[in-house]
Amino acid sequence: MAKLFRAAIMGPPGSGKGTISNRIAQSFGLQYLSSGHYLRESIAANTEAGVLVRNYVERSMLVPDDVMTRLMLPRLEHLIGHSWLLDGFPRTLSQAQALSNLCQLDLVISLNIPYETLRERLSDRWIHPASGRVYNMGFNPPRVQGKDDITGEQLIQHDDDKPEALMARLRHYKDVAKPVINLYKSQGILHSFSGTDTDRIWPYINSLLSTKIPMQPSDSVQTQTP
Ligand code: G5P
Ligand code: MG
Repeated sequence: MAKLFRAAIMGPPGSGKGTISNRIAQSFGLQYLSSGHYLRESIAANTEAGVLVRNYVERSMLVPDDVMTRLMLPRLEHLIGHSWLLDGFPRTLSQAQALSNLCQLDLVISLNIPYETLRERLSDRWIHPASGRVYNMGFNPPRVQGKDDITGEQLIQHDDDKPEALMARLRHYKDVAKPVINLYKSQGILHSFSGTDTDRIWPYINSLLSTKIPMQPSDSVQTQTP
């Protein structure tokens, strides 16, 4: 059996984690798990966890660690024997420690995107609230302006993508991410990528992963909207 490969992608809100994760999943056939996707899914389904996390997610605040680990770790336990990519988890040191009790990561991608770029991207961001599908009016606009591609329903913009709220979120992200980044750096598995364009960063990530994982057909991919 081919060696399993376990990776995580970290980066501030709007840094391109979801966009790059989709490309990695397509190119390398990894199972793709997005913490934001599972949170939105549980909110939409009104599960016990969904009721608990709704307030945090709507205000773009970090969901408590114990809720996050209960949401994510069982999914990973089911994927024993599979290669996977985590998007948005772990986000705190406590989450990273809980994950390390289950398995060791082979590689962590950290995205360093300038604040001004994040601000522009997020202020251009529109969301389909029911599914969590994300559009960007410049980068990946919907086919019909203001409407979701799949359902045709109205897209909305988040209050949290306003500049002041965004600045606070980014500062908070940095503080919380620092010890996680230091942990993975000390393990020698952290790879950082800087830049303003996902399309320019992607070839570097692609070539790094090509040296680590054999190409696989994309038919085993679990597609997900980040
Ligand atoms: P999420 O869902 O993990 P965020 O806020 O971390 O949400 P987000 O918004 O999903 O991150 P991203 O995935 O890093 O951003 O980036 P993306 O969606 O690919 O790209 C952002 C936008 O820019 C898109 O519109 C995209 O099309 C566009 N774009 C990408 N590349 C380019 C480019 O090169 N140029 C241009 N012009 N545009 C581009 O988490 C949601 C919430 O869940 C909770 C928190 O409340 C969080 O706020 N949560 C957790 N809480 C605690 N612990 C955890 N582990 C949690 N995980 C989630
Ligand atoms: Mg995302």
